[in-house]
Amino acid sequence: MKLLLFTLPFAFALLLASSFASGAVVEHTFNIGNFTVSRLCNNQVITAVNGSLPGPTINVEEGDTLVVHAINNSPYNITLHWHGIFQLLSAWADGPESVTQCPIRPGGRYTYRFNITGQEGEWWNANVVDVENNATETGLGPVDSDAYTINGLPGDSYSCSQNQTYKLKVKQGKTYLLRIINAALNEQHFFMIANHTFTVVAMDASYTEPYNTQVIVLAPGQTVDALITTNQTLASYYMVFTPYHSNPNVTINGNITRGLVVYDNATTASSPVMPNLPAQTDTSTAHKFYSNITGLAHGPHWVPVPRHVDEHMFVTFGIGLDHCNETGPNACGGLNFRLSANMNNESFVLPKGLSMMEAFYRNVSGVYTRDFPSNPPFVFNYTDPALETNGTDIAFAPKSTKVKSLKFNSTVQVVLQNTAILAVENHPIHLHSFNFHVLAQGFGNYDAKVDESKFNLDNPQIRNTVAVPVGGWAVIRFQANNPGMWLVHCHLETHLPWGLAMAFEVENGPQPWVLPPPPADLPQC
Ligand SMILES: *[C@@H]1O[C@H](CO)[C@@H](O)[C@H](O)[C@H]1NC(C)=O
Ligand SMILES: *[C@@H]1O[C@H](CO)[C@@H](O)[C@H](O)[C@H]1NC(C)=O
Ligand SMILES: *[C@@H]1O[C@H](CO)[C@@H](O)[C@H](O)[C@H]1NC(C)=O
Ligand SMILES: *[C@@H]1O[C@H](CO)[C@@H](O)[C@H](O)[C@H]1NC(C)=O
Ligand SMILES: *[C@@H]1O[C@H](CO)[C@@H](O)[C@H](O)[C@H]1NC(C)=O
Ligand SMILES: *[C@@H]1O[C@H](CO)[C@@H](O)[C@H](O)[C@H]1NC(C)=O
Ligand SMILES: *[C@@H]1O[C@H](CO)[C@@H](O)[C@H](O)[C@H]1NC(C)=O
Ligand SMILES: *[C@@H]1O[C@H](CO)[C@@H](O)[C@H](O)[C@H]1NC(C)=O
Ligand SMILES: *[C@@H]1O[C@H](CO)[C@@H](O)[C@H](O)[C@H]1NC(C)=O
Ligand SMILES: *[C@@H]1O[C@H](CO)[C@@H](O)[C@H](O)[C@H]1NC(C)=O
Ligand SMILES: *[C@@H]1O[C@H](CO)[C@@H](O)[C@H](O)[C@H]1NC(C)=O
Ligand SMILES: *[C@@H]1O[C@H](CO)[C@@H](O)[C@H](O)[C@H]1NC(C)=O
Ligand SMILES: [Cu+2]
Repeated sequence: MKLLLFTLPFAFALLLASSFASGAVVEHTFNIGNFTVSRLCNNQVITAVNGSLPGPTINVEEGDTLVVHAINNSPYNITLHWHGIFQLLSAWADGPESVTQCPIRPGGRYTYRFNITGQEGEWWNANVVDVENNATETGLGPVDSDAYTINGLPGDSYSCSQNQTYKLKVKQGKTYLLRIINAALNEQHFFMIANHTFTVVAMDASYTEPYNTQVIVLAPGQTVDALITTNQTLASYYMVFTPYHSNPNVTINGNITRGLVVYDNATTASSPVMPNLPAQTDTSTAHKFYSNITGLAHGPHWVPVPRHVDEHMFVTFGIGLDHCNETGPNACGGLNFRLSANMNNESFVLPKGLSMMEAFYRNVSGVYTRDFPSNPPFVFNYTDPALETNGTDIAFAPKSTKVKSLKFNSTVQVVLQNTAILAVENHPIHLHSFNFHVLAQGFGNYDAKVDESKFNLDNPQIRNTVAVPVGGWAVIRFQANNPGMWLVHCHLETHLPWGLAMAFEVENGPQPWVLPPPPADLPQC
């Protein structure tokens, strides 16, 4: 069986090769810097690892220690964040800027260290840093990307891209394992291969009960491992990523990207077969995929659902507004507000100076406060469609850097409730450091009396990013067994700087469950 990866610009893949512990130290150097590539009739300078797009693949085995020396030769502040199959050897390697570390400055370096326990992209005909800076200036979100890519290639539906189409060459009668990573920044995507059925075997690097489906859907940050059997006639078949657009009122780039599955000895005469794609607004297809798959109870790395809950939280989240305090010709696109976002009516801002985890470690006050509310400050009909137009009076949430403090090893249950203020949307909520069980999901307002009876406590999905149904809710549960400062945020890239985030401060436990001192080379602000 072959393991194949679909990844992105500025991401790299970790492959877990076998389940036999080898205990080796695997060492890599990442030179991060400018790299010029030709796409969509343009030459564009991008920031890449080791001058390659997609980024490098690292092969490790269970029990290995992975050491990555990151050297920042780019003109930007950089941090690296890792999803998936490893436990942190050092909590100081998690990555998010201002949360667990200050950025690696241009010319700087930092070594990330992990113990190994048991990644499509997006393209702009512009410098993505300029795109983000413009979005911050106008307060209205980034311009749409120009293309989506598969392993860095836009594919033949775009101009100048006929020979920039990803091709997967296969032999008839084999089984292939595909690891599909949604590395797009702002859109969820459906994925299909014409005339082939997927058998999903893992999501977010946790095993699932094998699940047969024609269509896969992934939010940014999520991964799916799926098998395909090449049992079709000798031909070429399109693989297609098409956006899942949970709220048509929110504009996105509606383009698709295509690659090819090419059978050995396929006749080149006939054109490749296209799959029948779902509509980009097909929430029922997306929801079926997101909610119907179960975890592989009692399989490798299975963790049973903790039955006793120590902390119950109910967290509303969604889009809001902030006052425009800037002046200048481009400030807030000429409007007197800018877009914002919040969780429980607190719009998260990253601190300046000391990172939050260093403040926690050194017991420095003034960087964050411990009063993130466990419940919304006021109760309203969260998903009332009328809030999309008349919700502006409750759309302004204060800017703050608030955390929820958790006792070591406490079990936490969080109801994640989307709000309809300005726009309902499916937001992928990512929790750093912990996998969680997804106990239930639904549309409308969560109602404990009715919805608790739907909890799957036997074989729920284990994930690190849950795409909460548009105008709906999801209930997650996890055990806070890793001391440190852990960000929770929407994985739609634009929503994080708007404030759709909070953090958990997990207190130290008994030895050895104590946050170790920061490494000597931890970047300083
Ligand atoms: C890298 O690219 C950026 C953006 O295009 C440019 O400003 C910078 O001068 C380049 N740096 C080097 C070392 O080439
Ligand atoms: C990681 O592995 C090293 C070497 O085996 C060991 O010393 C260390 O305790 C491990 N750390 C964790 C968090 O498992
Ligand atoms: C950023 O905004 C400036 C001024 O409005 C514009 O000239 C430039 O093309 C924009 N850049 C991008 C990448 O959108
Ligand atoms: C791709 O096509 C362009 C013209 O469209 C050509 O200049 C270029 O050499 C081709 N590249 C490869 C690798 O075939
Ligand atoms: C693909 O599937 C369609 C519909 O089932 C079928 O008509 C077509 O012949 C298949 N194409 C190939 C090349 O197998
Ligand atoms: C091809 O394999 C799939 C499983 O991946 C199976 O569902 C399907 O029936 C097989 N089709 C043929 C023609 O053997
Ligand atoms: C889109 O906007 C229209 C008009 O404001 C509204 O009626 C509709 O409910 C919105 N759709 C969604 C999915 O929010
Ligand atoms: C598709 O991409 C092209 C650029 O390649 C762009 O002009 C067009 O607006 C995009 N279409 C949509 C629906 O976003
Ligand atoms: C492809 O064709 C060659 C020559 O006819 C043959 O030897 C080979 O077995 C074929 N491969 C497959 C996968 O059908
Ligand atoms: C998955 O869908 C099937 C068919 O609709 C249903 O019987 C089953 O209960 C669902 N399973 C879960 C875990 O939602
Ligand atoms: C902008 O001004 C408003 C009202 O004066 C104030 O409440 C808010 O905190 C300011 N926002 C920022 C980001 O400074
Ligand atoms: C890089 O980070 C440092 C320290 O946080 C900050 O002072 C500086 O403004 C940042 N530079 C850029 C280009 O963001
Ligand atoms: Cu979001």
